[in-house]
Amino acid sequence: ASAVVVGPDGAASSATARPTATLDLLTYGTPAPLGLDPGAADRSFDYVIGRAPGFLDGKPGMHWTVNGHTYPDVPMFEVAEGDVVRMRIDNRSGAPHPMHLHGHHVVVLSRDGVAASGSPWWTDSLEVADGEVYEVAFLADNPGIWMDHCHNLPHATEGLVAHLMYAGVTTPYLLGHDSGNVPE
Ligand SMILES: [Cu+2]
Repeated sequence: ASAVVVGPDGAASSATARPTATLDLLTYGTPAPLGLDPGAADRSFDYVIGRAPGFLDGKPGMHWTVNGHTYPDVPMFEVAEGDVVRMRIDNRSGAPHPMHLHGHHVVVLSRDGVAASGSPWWTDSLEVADGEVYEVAFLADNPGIWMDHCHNLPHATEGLVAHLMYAGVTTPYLLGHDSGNVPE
């Protein structure tokens, strides 16, 4: 094994073995009220991440898909302000993805059908391994049109991007290169 120690001149270093246990936030801590009721959700969405042959920016290849669609032809998830929203993230793409919804915090409800039993696992980015299925919930309390994407940015550039939109909210901005935007 090798390691890098960063510090001022003369800093002492001591090799620290990698812990043998991995912290699992699904079971860590003590349950507490979520402040929302996922059992009475107003909307439920699937976010199935796959990979399929297709075209992205005119280039053929094996591209990420969201619910079977290739960016930018990915239907938006539509909510109304005040909705309690459940989302099932199902990764069948062959790679892990740190999934990130802008504008909201989500709480993990379950992983692979096992309910969360620790402290409420609120998160901004959720690492979803290949083959895993997470259920999360959030309160739609921040009207806008928000990216819901993989935060491994090369993956986002490759099209692993969807959007959450609120009813009645519009934008003059367009998706794609014709917009003149090059956020990546
Ligand atoms: Cu990714």
